[in-house]
Amino acid sequence: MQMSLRWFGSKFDTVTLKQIKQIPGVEGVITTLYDIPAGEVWPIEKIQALKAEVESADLKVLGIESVNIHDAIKIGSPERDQYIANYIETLDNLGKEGITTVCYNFMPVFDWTRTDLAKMRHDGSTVMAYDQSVIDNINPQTFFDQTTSNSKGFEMPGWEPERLAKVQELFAAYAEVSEEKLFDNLVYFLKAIQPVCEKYGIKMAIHPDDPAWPVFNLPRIITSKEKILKLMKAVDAPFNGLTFCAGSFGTNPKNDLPGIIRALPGRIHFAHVRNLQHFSPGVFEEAAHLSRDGSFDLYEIVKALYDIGFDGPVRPDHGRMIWDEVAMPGYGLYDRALGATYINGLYEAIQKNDQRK
Ligand code: DNO
Repeated sequence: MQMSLRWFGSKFDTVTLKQIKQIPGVEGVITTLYDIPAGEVWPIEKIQALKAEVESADLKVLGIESVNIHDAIKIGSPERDQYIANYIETLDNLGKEGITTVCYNFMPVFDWTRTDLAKMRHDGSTVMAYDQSVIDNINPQTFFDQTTSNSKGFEMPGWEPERLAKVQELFAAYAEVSEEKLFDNLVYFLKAIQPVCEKYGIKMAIHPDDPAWPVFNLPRIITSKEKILKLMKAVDAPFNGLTFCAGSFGTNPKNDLPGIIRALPGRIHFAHVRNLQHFSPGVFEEAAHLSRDGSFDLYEIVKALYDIGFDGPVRPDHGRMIWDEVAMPGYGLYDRALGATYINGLYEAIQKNDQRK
């Protein structure tokens, strides 16, 4: 397991590489070229500059989150082959630079969705929260406008203004896309990128849908153990893997998180480890990483990763906003540093316990 922190680049992140370097056990960052719109080729010079910047802080680029997928690919419209060709060129450039873990998602229109970006918690921190009844009573355009105006001026991952300015058009374009069609379009995409991935040993790590059910009636296809296994079988090659995200699968309390991990040896390429607190079906808020602060057993999650021999990058996920920090919702320094330290502690205990048997 390689401990990492997500970093959006010096132009966009309030957290510096110097700060990240000082979190014990963090070997590198999971980063991106945040200002390149989905669908465009990532120029190799920009990848090289990003890598040089990270390495000059004595950290590694442990993976990319995300190389986003253009909607034409998800919809399966006639321009998709051009966008897939662009994606392949980006992967080729990443592969040449030795960057071989790529996280992406296949969620239509909205990426991860929360109905409150700063809900006050019992401990005085603020967290992101979700209440399905809010979604049921708002139209998508208003929801998008509200979310972006509540994000304290930060552009949030997956909520690119230029793409979502046209929410209505996007919804119209997805009107004919059923769950089956979306799945087939994903398989088509994966088969097309398979050669470049295999050439460089690139591991594609799909991020589950968050929350793990349809939002605004848009189809969602990576929501449970059965669904991810279906995808693993449809393109049955090691490059086709998962970003195990506890917070996303865990939005549905019926998902057995350690069980999902144990079902996927060799196919988990990246892990997001965090905790949520459930209140009632469709109503939850994010919690501190500590097991007893929320509804998940983080020990069992880290133990399952250890037991399947997971050796890829892991990162703490959305943190609470604490100690008066001002940062992108979910992505401040302090609570994620506490999360990394906690996960490292769990891992050390599990490993030593195992070695002493
Ligand atoms: C939210 C993130 C997601 C994730 C993408 C992966 O904070 O977990 O935006 O990065 O879905 O492509």
